[in-house]
Amino acid sequence: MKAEILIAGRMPPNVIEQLEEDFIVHDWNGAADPQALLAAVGPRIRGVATNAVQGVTPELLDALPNLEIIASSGIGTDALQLERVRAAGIKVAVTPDVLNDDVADMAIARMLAVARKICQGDRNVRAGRWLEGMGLGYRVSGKRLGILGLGRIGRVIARRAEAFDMEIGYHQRHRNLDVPYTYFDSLVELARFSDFLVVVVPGGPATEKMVNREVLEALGPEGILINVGRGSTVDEQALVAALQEGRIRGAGLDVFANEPHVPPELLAMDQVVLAPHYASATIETRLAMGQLVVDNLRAHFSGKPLLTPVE
Ligand code: NAP
Ligand code: 8YV
Repeated sequence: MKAEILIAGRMPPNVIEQLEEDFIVHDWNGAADPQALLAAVGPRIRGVATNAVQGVTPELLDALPNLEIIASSGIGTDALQLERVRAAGIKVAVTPDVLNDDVADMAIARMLAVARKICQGDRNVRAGRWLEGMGLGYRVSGKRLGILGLGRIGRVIARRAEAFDMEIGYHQRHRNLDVPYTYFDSLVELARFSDFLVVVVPGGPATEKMVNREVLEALGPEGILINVGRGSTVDEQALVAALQEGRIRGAGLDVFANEPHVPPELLAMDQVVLAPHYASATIETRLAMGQLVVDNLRAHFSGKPLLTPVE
C-alpha cells in the first residue's frame, strides 16, 4: 500500500510530480480548505514535505499522530519543532550543501550591492535622477570580512572573498583548525575587526538577537552588515537605529525576524538592500533541494537510511 504524504509548504517544481509516482500525495499547502483536508487525512499521513521557512507548526503536528518523517527543502531547522519531533521519534531530513554556492554568491552580491550602491543607482537611472544623491561608493576588494558562522555556507563565502583579496575573520563556538582565517572568540571583537560582517549562523534561541547594539557599535560607521542566515539573529530595532543614526554604513538583508514583515523604516533607506528570503532561490539549487526531499522520502519508505538526516 502506498504511504500518504502531506505537502505542508511551498515545494520546488520537481517534487510533487515525483512523489505522486510512489505515494498518495495531499497538497495541504495549496488546499482550498486546509482544515477540512487535515481532518480527513491527518491520521493517515506518514510523511511530510515542507521547507525550512514554513516548516511545521505544533497544530499541524497535533493533527498527524502517525507521522514518521519530515523532509524539508532547506537546511535551517528552526521552523521544524525539532525538540518535539525528535522526542516523538519522527525522522527529519534537510538539504545541506546543494545550496552553499548560491547562498554564498548572494552574500557576495549583497556586499557589492550595498557598498557599490547598485540598487540605488538602478533606482536613480529609472527615475531620471542620474547621479543625484549618489555620492561615492565604498570599495569591497581588499577589505576585512567577518563571517559569523564559518560552516558549510560560511566557508564558501570565505573562498569567494579570498578572490576579492579580503582579509577574513570568523566567529562561532568552535575554532576550525583547517582554515587560514583569524578566529575571534568574541562576536564583538569580530565586528570590530570587520568592514563587512556576514551573518550565516542558524536561527533559533541560541543565536537570537546575537547581532545587537553592541555588535553594531563595534562594526562601526564604515561597517556593512549582511544577513543571509536568519532574521532572528539580528536585533532589528537596534539595526534600524544604527542605520538611522549613521552608526553603520549599510545593510544587505535576505532574511527578517518576522517574514514577510519588514520593519517599515528600512524600506525608505537607500543604504539598505532588501530581498524576500531569496538566497537559495535559483533553478539549479531549488531542483537539487527538491530532489533531496523526494529521495529522502523514498529512502525512508523503502527501509533505507536517510541521505541527509538532521544529526
Ligand atoms: P552549518 O554548516 O551548520 O554552519 C553553521 C555555523 O554556525 C557552524 O559553523 C557553527 O559553528 C555556527 N554556529 C552555530 N550555532 C552558533 C552559535 N550559537 N553561535 C555562534 N556560531 C554558531 O550551516 P550552513 O549549512 O552553513 O547554514 C547556516 C544557516 O544559514 C542555516 O542554518 C540557515 O538558517 C541559513 N540559510 C539561509 C538561507 C537563505 O535562503 N537565506 C539558505 C540556506 C541557509 P559552531 O558549532 O562552532 O558554533
Ligand atoms: C530557503 C533556507 O529559502 O535552507 C534554508 O534554511 O532558508 C532557504 O534555503 C527555504 O528553505 C525556502 O524554501
